[in-house]
Amino acid sequence: STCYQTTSSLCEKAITLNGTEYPRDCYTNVSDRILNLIGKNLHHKQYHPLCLLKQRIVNFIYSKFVNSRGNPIFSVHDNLNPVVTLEQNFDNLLVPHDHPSRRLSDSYYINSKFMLRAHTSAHQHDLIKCGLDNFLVFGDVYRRDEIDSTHYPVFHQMEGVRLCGVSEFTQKYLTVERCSTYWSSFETKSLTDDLQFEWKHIITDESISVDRRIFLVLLSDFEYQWTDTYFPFTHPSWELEIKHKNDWLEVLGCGIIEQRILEKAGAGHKIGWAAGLGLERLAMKLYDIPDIRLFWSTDSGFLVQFHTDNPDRQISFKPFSHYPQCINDISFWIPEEYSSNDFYDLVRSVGGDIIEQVTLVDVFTHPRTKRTSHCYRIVYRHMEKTLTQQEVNEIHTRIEEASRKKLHVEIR
Ligand code: FA5
Ligand code: MG
Repeated sequence: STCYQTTSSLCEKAITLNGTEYPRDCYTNVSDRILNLIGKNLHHKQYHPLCLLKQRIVNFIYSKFVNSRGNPIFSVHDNLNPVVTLEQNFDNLLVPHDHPSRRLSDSYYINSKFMLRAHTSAHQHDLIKCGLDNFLVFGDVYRRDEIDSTHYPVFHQMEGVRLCGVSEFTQKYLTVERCSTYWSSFETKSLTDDLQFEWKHIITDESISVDRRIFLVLLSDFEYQWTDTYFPFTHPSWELEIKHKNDWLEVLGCGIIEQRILEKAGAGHKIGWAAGLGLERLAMKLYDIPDIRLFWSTDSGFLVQFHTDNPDRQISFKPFSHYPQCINDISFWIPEEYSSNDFYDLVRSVGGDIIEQVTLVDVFTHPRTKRTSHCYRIVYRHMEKTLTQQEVNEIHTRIEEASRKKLHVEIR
């Protein structure tokens, strides 16, 4: 991948997080704005909607999955360091070297060895290696992504992993003869494609359908659909979408864990599924929260509405104000090395949470010079007051200046 941010970043001092110093290098692309959001831990804040949702899910899983003595079998991990190695975030999960999520334009790198986790799956390998079979991980995750009401560069996920011994599984679902074929081929790792296919089919139909249903319970009676998808770490894989404002909103990805991942973590004799749930998206639906930026609001008008000791309480958020939007366009010629995510990140860095949405509205390539220009529409709206056109213009000008300086674009 390309190295940008060369000279300037090397002069700056190292990044210190939780008392650890990380030297900058040509991979470093975290902005101060993102670094300042680390440690906010919204999912730990009492009476925050994400904390309520976490408690609701944990209570549900604790009651649903118990051992013969009636004790919960899932362990919950909500305090793991969001700074992870590239091995944790990618390699341990078989993410190929050319996968888009590894690009500097898609993930936040501290340097060439460490990054801010882009998903809670980054902890799968370590926890499985510890010998855990059933666990949940809650945490903040970081991504360079689009800007609109359902995307934010920092959001929260819950990872669910459930493993079970192959023999235990086969006893439950297969006849004795089929069982011994599977078991012996499994032991010698000689699972043919055919067998593997059938094997996965059985897991899919029998056990996953049971386990997948747990998410539907959480979703009450929303309209939903499962779609087939691809992840490097599961096969087969699915996404769960729920109906939201007349559109499908993706809330979760899941699937059967690739056997090689379990082998690498010393659990090759087990099989299992994993799932990753977007907490904000589910909370938006459950509590009628119209915009993902609201989760970061410290306005009591927002927080007071979630002040309850009963995480199962039905809460329907009432917008405390409707302030008008201000819309400004920006057009520029892009240099050869350019990614829209760099621009989105810069807009958020300069404008902060008054940026409601940024959309690429026009792409034009000059027939003679072959230069390309992008036009973006930036929607400004403050959550707590009316913005004046002058305030917006000032920020818009700062965005233009920063784009020129940092992204080397030429404003039209
Ligand atoms: C993953 O992150 C996988 N690790 C999920 C997974 C885990 C699959 C285990 C299989 C096994 P994905 O990139 O689709 O997948 O993100 C999962 C969920 O996070 C999405 O469904 C969505 O609810 C939420 N999400 C993704 N990007 C954003 C964003 N920018 N803002 C808010 N929520 C987001
Ligand atoms: Mg997805």
